[in-house]
Amino acid sequence: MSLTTKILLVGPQNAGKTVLAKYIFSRESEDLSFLENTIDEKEFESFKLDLGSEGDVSTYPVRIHERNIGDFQLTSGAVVTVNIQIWDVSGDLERMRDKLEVVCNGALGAVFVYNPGRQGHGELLDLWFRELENLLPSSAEKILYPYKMPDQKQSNRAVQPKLTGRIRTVEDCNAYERESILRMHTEFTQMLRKVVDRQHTRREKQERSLMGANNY
Ligand SMILES: Nc1nc2c(ncn2[C@@H]2O[C@H](COP(=O)(O)OP(=O)(O)OP(=O)(O)O)[C@@H](O)[C@H]2O)c(=O)[nH]1
Ligand SMILES: [Mg+2]
Repeated sequence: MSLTTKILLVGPQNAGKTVLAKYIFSRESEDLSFLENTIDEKEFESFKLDLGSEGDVSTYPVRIHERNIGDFQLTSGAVVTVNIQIWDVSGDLERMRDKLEVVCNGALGAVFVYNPGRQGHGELLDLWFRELENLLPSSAEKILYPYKMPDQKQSNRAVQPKLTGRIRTVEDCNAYERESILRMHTEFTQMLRKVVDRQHTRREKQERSLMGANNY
């Protein structure tokens, strides 16, 4: 069976979505395996440099990453082919508002990213959440990454989003720590597994009922 799975990456501008999409979420875990090897400082240093340099241009309206996994194993043990689409969405809510219905159409998961150290991000994240709540299917899987960049000081005017506690939150998302990068990736993959599991069950049911109808 072959499935196409659409996941959104959303949240305020300058949160780091484009960097996360490019370097972490659109990768296979093997691509990041050098992070587990603490001796490989050189490779990690160049990875960190890349993280800092990508994303200077604001995204508009979306950038789509596609990744094909030929043998995605589900919790049931079944193996399927998955075409994962990661939609890296502009954080400019005003300009995106009239496009969100189209963007959300068919999305089965959403990764919310904000930057807890940046002023205004708490409120903006809540706005994004509220906006998407009605557009995404209620079964859509949601996860939150409070993402910290290395040179960032905590702003004392930063406001905690109300959303905190309402969706699964991945703590300590820090771009310059190996363990943190691996955790971000692992959590993303777990979310993906849940989404694909559900999608697979639904598809099987549809196929069964279709076959039942044909036999009739
Ligand atoms: N040093 C460093 N800089 C980062 C990291 N992640 C993002 N940045 C920088 O932060 C800025 C914003 O990152 P983006 O990924 O473009 O942010 P975005 O959420 O996609 O923003 P929009 O496209 O405007 O919605 C860019 O200048 C990045 O280079 C990181 O891990 N390390
Ligand atoms: Mg971007």
